[in-house]
Amino acid sequence: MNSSESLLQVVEKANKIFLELSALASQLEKEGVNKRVFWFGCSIVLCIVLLLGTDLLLDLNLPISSPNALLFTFFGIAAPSLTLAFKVTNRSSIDNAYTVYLFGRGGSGKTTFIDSGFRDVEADNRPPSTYEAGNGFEFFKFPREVKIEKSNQEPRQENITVFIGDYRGQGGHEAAVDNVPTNFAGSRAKRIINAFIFIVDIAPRGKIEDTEYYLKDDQIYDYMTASESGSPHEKISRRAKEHEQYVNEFSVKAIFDAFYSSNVKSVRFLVSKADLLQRLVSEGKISELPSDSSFDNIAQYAKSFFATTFDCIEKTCSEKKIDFEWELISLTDRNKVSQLLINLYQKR
Ligand SMILES: Nc1nc2c(ncn2[C@@H]2O[C@H](COP(=O)(O)OP(=O)(O)OP(=O)(O)O)[C@@H](O)[C@H]2O)c(=O)[nH]1
Ligand SMILES: [Mg+2]
Repeated sequence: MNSSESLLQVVEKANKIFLELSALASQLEKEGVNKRVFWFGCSIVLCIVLLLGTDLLLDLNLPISSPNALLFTFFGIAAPSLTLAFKVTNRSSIDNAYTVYLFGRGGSGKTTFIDSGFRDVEADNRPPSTYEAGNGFEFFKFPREVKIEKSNQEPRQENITVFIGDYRGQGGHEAAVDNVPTNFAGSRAKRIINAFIFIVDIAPRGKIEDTEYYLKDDQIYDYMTASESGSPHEKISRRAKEHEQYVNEFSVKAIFDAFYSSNVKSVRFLVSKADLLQRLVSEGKISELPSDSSFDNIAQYAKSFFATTFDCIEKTCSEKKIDFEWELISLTDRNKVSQLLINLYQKR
């Protein structure tokens, strides 16, 4: 270091370059350049420069004036670049990530939620169940540009990356802590999930006899209205009991124990297959409700089947002061699912 240059000045220069590189990384990311690749590139270039020595460094006209300053360049720029390069490989450090954890029994509509919210899949072409995941848990990453509208603030567009987990809901263990990868949920010490969505429904998926195929909408309607095995009300009640074995105070507690952190901003309780229930009501098949019932009345009716689970989730959220809402929803309705997601992103 020459006499005119103090240690502090060199460190400041190194830091300035590092900040400029950070700004460039963010700029390039908007153009589609992967941040990890950028930081690896920076660290490699700087390490080569450092290895080749001062002359080259001086030739490059970097703001370094003595061999000692190399050390500070290394610790000021190359080492942080390298650290960042590794850090961005870690899912938790991805800027503006929003992580959604779905929980619901097989057939409740987890995959349908993801399809309607993020994928270009027609309702009739959905795979019957999440077989590809086997008994495991899988998660997907969807980049999204969203409009954030907060009170007292100008609306703004933001680029976020939504991570959403799916699994084949059979025994409940699929979404349990050991099966959920840390690059989705974060480590035990630092959980990164932002929303829990619990899904139940009012009708079972059912199978076409002697086949592997599941019933389509009209067939489920026929099953619900067929006089065998009880009225539609009784069938909804039976289905609700199946859900209760799966989403109940024990599983809800287990989920909060395993994945809750201050990063959880919202919890939703969804009763799916609203379209089916509306049809049953409007065609006078639910003797407990008039056929011209409002959507709100139909929703309250649907919710009444899940009172215990609902109360338990609501109580937990109110204790932890988490934004909580419930909805009777048709998950095959893309607009409804998109609206629900937009609403969640506002609460980040
Ligand atoms: N009509 C109607 N059908 C729905 C709705 N939600 C889900 N479904 C249907 O219900 C069936 C089961 O939905 P999935 O999304 O596969 O259920 P899942 O929770 O992913 O089930 P697993 O993968 O087995 O755990 C599919 O045939 C969907 O099309 C809804 O709101 N309305
Ligand atoms: Mg599925």
